[in-house]
Amino acid sequence: MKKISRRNFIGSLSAISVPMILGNKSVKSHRIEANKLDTANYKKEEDALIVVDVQNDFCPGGSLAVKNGNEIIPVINTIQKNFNFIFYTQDWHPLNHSSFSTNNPGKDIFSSIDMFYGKQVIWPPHCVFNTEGAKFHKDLNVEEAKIIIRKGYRKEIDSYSGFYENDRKTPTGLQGALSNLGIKRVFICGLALDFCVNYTAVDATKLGFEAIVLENATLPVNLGDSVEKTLDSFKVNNVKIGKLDQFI
Ligand code: VGL
Ligand code: ZN
Repeated sequence: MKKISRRNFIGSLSAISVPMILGNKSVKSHRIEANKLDTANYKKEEDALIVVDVQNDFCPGGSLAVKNGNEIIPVINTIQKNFNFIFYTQDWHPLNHSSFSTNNPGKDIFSSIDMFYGKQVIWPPHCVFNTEGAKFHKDLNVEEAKIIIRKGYRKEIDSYSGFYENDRKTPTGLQGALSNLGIKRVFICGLALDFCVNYTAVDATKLGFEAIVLENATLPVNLGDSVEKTLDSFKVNNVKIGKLDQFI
C-alpha cells in the first residue's frame, strides 16, 4: 500500500467532493479547514526552537552568572509563540563533576586542564542536579516544552553541546529526538552564547540540520576572546545568526 503521511491524508480528504447527507455546505467548510491545517502548520512542523540552559546558576545571582542573563527571558518567552516544537537543554551535573574547581584543588577557576578528551575549562560548581541553581529560571515559560535534554551528568565528561558531550561522541539523545520528529531546521537561543549555544549550533549543522542562532535571545559568558571565536566558528560551520523575523 502506498505510504500516506498525515499531511497527504488530510490533503486527499479535502479533495473528495462527494455529495453527503450533511449537504454540500458542510463538506465545503470541512475542505477549508483542511486546507488551513495543510499550509499553516507546514513549515512549523520542520522547525524547532532549542532553549539552551536558561537556569538559575547562569543568571544574575547564580554561581556562573552571565551578565544580564535574565534579560533574554522575556524575549525567549515571546519567540516561543512561533514554534510547535520547543526543546530545552538543562546543564545537570553531579556534585563531584570533573570540571568543578572544588574537584580540582590548586586549579584556578576559568583555567584549563587536560582531560582524556582534550582541554577542559575549570568552572565554579554550577547546575548541580536537584538544587536551586539547576532549576530553570522562574520567569522562563516552560509550559510548552516538548522535550527536555539533560547533559553533563557523567562525572568524568563535561557537556557543552546539546547533542554530544565534550568527548564529541557520547550522544545526549537530542539528535534522535529531532530526527524522529522530522525537524529540519533549529533555532537556538539561551545561555551562554560562547559555550553551550555555540557548541549546540555547530553540532546541529554538522548533523545536517539548518541552524540559526537568535542574536537577541542569547548572551555570552565572555572569557578572553570566546565571543570572537564563536562568531568565527559560526561562519566556518555555516551557522546563521540573526533575528527570528529574518527567517520565518
Ligand atoms: C555552560 C559552562 C559550563 C553553558 C555550561 O551553559 O554555556 N558553560 N557549563
Ligand atoms: Zn556546566
